Amino acid sequence: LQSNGSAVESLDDKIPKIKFTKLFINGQFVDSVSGRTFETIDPRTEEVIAKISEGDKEDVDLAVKAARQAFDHGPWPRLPGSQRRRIMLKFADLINENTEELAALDSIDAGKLYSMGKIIDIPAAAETIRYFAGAADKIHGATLKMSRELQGYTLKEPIGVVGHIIPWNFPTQMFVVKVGPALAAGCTMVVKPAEQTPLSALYYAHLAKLAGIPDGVLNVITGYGHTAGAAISSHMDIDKVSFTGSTEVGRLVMQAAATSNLKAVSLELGGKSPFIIFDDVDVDKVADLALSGTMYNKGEICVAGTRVFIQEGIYDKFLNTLVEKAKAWVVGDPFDPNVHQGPQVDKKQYEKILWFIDQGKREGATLLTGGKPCDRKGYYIEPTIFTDVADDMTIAQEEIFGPVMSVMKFKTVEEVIKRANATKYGLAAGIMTNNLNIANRVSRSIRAGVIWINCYFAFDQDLPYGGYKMSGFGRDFGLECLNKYLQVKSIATPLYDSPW
Ligand code: TXE
Repeated sequence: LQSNGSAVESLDDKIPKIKFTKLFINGQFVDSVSGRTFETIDPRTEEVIAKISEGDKEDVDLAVKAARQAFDHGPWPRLPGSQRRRIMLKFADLINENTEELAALDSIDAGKLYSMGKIIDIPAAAETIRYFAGAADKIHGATLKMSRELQGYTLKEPIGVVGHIIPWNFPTQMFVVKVGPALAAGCTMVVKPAEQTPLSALYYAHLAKLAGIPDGVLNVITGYGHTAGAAISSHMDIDKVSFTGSTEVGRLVMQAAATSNLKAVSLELGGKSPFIIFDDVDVDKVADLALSGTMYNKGEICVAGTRVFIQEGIYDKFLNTLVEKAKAWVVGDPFDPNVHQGPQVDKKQYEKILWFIDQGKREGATLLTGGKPCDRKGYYIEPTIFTDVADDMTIAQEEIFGPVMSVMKFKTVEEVIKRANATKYGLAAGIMTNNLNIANRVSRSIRAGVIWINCYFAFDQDLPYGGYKMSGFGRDFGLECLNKYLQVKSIATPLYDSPW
């Protein structure tokens, strides 16, 4: 492990000036009603980046009022899909034009790798908007055969005002994958970014306005979960809430929806995904995949493959290769292009991960490498690998959301299916084998929403993404997710002049 602290100063010119710090309501940047602000912190330095307006229930009310007005009386839901598409394509172009600044905002706010943001995340965000823009004029109902003398058909209509509550681990992806399909469907919305990472969401709101998205269609309320977030999930005039975050808060969101206006709910929650490696693989190649399957985005990714099951025939060889690679995995400033892993998002997450590492030791797992903070300022933690992990240990059951891998040995296909499924979560799984029969069998036996065979983190705009079991329900990405923002209206009329 190298902790790279050197090249930072020379990279400081990449750090953008913060232009947007206020709530975005009805097309304007405004202070919160209370006038309060909160600090957003740079996890690289532990210093304040900016003070951001702290939205609360009253601000959510104002944003919902604007969104309601825009939905009930504004042009957006009534525009031909082709015109929504045109405006969304402009929005996507503006994202591309501002790639570097957006990537830098997510790096200072969330500790994300700048090079990845610039080359992958931000361009992919523009593509997500384009993907859904392309769907805006292809939203169709069906003509029904009907069993009686009726003409029947369905319309797919926008669901109404949507509340999007999003997390901090992928501030950009989460923003566009919620907002894109909802815009295409003709909905209006209120977005609440995570309090840890408000900066890019406000910037996207500015770009949306520049692109011509009408006032009131897209509102952004920055603020805390228990206040602004809770005001969204319990609001009487929001028709749907789309949430990504912890399973614990997902439960609260669903409760609030049930006890308010029974708004529709979709939840994308935590995971504890298995990464299963059979004897027949190329050890060197798959060790790279397994390592990044846990450590990518410093482990702050809900589909991280943190339970690594290795078949006994290659166990020792694989482990040695894995540890070698972990030692060469560079932790450091996310603006440094040689770095693989930046700091954890905030102090709370950093302390939570260190607690889990201690818990792993207390429960008797063997610490193979890493296991402590890096010797530098900022929320940096060494890539950590445990072996001798029993299936019921805390580190094998709970989502750590950090660079911590649990390695387990297995013998047979039946055994690994059973053990891989022995978790409350069901988000993703990786299966590494050249044996087609095994790949087919295991992929159909794992109860998870996304299965990657001989790859990991193979995301695509077209691939629906979401959970089984306590990882939630509803899908992001793929055309599938448009349905979250649509509802079906059935229309019937007599075929002949019959006495109805
Ligand atoms: O999540 P929260 P936290 C997991 C991960 C992480 C843990 C805790 O294991 O360590 O959750 O992270 C808003 N009503 N994931 O505490 O609180 C909050 O403001 C309405 C997995 O940051 O769930 C933020 O916008 N909203 C996950 C969003 O919910 C509320 C990504 C998520 O924050 C609220 C993030 C409330 N009462 C964390 N309380 C994934 N699936 O990718 C908070 N929020």
